[in-house]
Amino acid sequence: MRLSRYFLPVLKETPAEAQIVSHRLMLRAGMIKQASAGIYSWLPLGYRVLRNIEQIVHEEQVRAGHIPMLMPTLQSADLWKESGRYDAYGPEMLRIRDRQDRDMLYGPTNEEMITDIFRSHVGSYKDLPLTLYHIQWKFRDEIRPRFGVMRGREFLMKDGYNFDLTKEDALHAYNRHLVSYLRTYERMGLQAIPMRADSGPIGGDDTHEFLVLAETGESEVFYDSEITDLKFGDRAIDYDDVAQCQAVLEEFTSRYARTDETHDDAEFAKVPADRQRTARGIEVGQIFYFGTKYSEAMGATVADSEGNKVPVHMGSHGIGVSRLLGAIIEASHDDNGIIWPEGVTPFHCGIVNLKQGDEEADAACEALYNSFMAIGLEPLYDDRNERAGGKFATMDLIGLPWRITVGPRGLKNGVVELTSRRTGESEELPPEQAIAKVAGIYGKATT
Ligand code: P5A
Repeated sequence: MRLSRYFLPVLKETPAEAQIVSHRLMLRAGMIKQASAGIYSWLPLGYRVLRNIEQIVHEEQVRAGHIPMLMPTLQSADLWKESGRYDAYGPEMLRIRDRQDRDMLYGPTNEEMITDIFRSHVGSYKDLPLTLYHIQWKFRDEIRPRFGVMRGREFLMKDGYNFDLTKEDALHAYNRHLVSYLRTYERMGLQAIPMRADSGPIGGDDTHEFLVLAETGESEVFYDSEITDLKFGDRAIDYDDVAQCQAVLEEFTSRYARTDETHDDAEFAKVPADRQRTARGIEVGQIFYFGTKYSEAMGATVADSEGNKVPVHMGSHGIGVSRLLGAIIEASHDDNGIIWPEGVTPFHCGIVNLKQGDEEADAACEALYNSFMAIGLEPLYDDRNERAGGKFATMDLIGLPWRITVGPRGLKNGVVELTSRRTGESEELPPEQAIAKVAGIYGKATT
């Protein structure tokens, strides 16, 4: 993308309404614009990151054997009356009446709708196990929407639902989700710690929240510091392997880690004093096992091997896709702006032309641009007729992890400058070596 033709409405001033750094930076970098309280338009740069995050979530869900689909945002109240949650959900639910006077709602979650789909089409234990998911907008009329996309009213969630014959099978689904979430967050450059939590309006006793530690987090958390040494890494996982998934779950959940909802002073006191930590965290996901709560209420049964009709065991699992943008920025920024992890960056690198209009500099930038595009990497080329300082400030603000600076002086010596946004370190390299280095970082081959 050439910046002269892009839509990147960066703000010079710090917006007064934004209380936390991620919100400020998303506004300043021209990623989002508030439409009304807790509801945002995703401007092109923000939209690219949102799509990248979604893509990682999809890939890791499919890897775990889960099946993508799409349900609507608007739901009929009838299903919610069946489960009993129409009244129980309270004022957070946005209720709508259509022209036929039918009660509708903008879905805050989809347990009822998926259970209805299941009961309409599945009748035998032979069709199990089954996990379906979608990535869809939700609406919760939060009392205090704040911090930008972090606590929105309209927000994007990946929500998945498992259907199993037995509690044991459903607990494997729970473990499988926990493992796949660890991988998902790590690919976004985040450490998200599974913590014992409270199930709230979703229900059930087994639940973990995934928290990214950050001073601006809304949850107070208590944990054993050993937990932050754990890395999932690139270990090979067979998601059908019950014992392997169980072992990973135990590895990541055996140490003390709880949100304030489930915190227990006596248990916490058993953690060696030098390892006790109290901090704040951003909840980027939550997984639940709630057994037959919805299947019993809504008659979602299957015939077991003896022909008896039994309610299915279920759980649901959510990732806050739009909230993740805020969480990643909270975890990765400096005074000059955002620092995107390579896994989610909106453009793979930036190209800054120090002297637009200089024949050689222009040609070198074009050549770099085309070489990157040819190997499947997309740079953002700042081809505007602006001062170098302004170009650097924009690049730093929008946080592309790598920047290539091209100017007549370097070109005389056959080099360009490659700069890491994270470390600020620069090196001078011939253009083809700079391309090869960036390509290598993204796992692309140059031929
Ligand atoms: C699990 C999937 C559920 O709704 N039903 C379907 C279950 N869980 S949850 O914990 O309530 O939400 C899942 C994740 O969505 C994000 N989230 C939000 N993001 C932005 N703004 C909000 N107002 C908001 N509310 C929830 C969180 O990341 C949460 O973990």
